[in-house]
Amino acid sequence: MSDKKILTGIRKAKAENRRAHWVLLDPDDFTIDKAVETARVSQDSGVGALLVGGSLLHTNQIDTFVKSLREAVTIPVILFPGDATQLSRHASALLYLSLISGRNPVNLIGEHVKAAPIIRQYGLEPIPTGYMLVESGAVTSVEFMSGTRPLPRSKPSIAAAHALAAQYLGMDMIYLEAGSGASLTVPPEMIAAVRACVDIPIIVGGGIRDREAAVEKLKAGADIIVTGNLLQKENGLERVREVAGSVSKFCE
Ligand code: 1GP
Repeated sequence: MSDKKILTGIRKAKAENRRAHWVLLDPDDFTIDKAVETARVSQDSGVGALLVGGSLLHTNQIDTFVKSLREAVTIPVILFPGDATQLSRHASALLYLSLISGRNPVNLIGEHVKAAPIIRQYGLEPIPTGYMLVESGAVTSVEFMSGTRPLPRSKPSIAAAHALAAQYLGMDMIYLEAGSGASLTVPPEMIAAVRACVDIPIIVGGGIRDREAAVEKLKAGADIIVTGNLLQKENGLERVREVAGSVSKFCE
């Protein structure tokens, strides 16, 4: 069994009230050279970790992709897999995501069973994470690909009950996900309701495009915010720098 190095680091940061900005790199959106450059700039800007994955990958280069990132930066490179095919022995850890907002057994346990022997063989650190999809204005890739319904955005208490169940089931983190490219981000009231009932770290992602949105999520109780699409926007790296800067500032 691998040690829990990455999770220990995340817990330590939480205990010291240090929040983080993580950047998601979808291998379909980057050449390896571009990803490496982006990873280096992200690290220099104060980004705490890189996530690698996507709801549907067209590339079969995930292993080379992850290896190149690991060689380029010292921050953790964490898998954020859409399914059991998105694994690499070169990753620092993986979010072992259970899509607990849905009722599709494939995303609750099926992919996990397929992935488990490979995780063991690779010696990867799995971080059990309760992944909750939140309604965000339009159908997102995760919603479509998983065939599940997101949580209603106006019902924070439903989200809180799911998060509490995840914590009781022994999961180590909660991920509140509006979906990549979401028009509406996870509502702060929902983050606050989840924060009020769980102690484990909370990650929030989907549709975060500026420092205001990032700070709003942190104020509501997020420990980690994730941006992905921002990199694809005009001046993407500049905007990532801005968000990372606002997260560091928030912690001062
Ligand atoms: C990771 O899906 C998010 O949780 C990333 O969302 O691409 O909208 O930043 P964006």
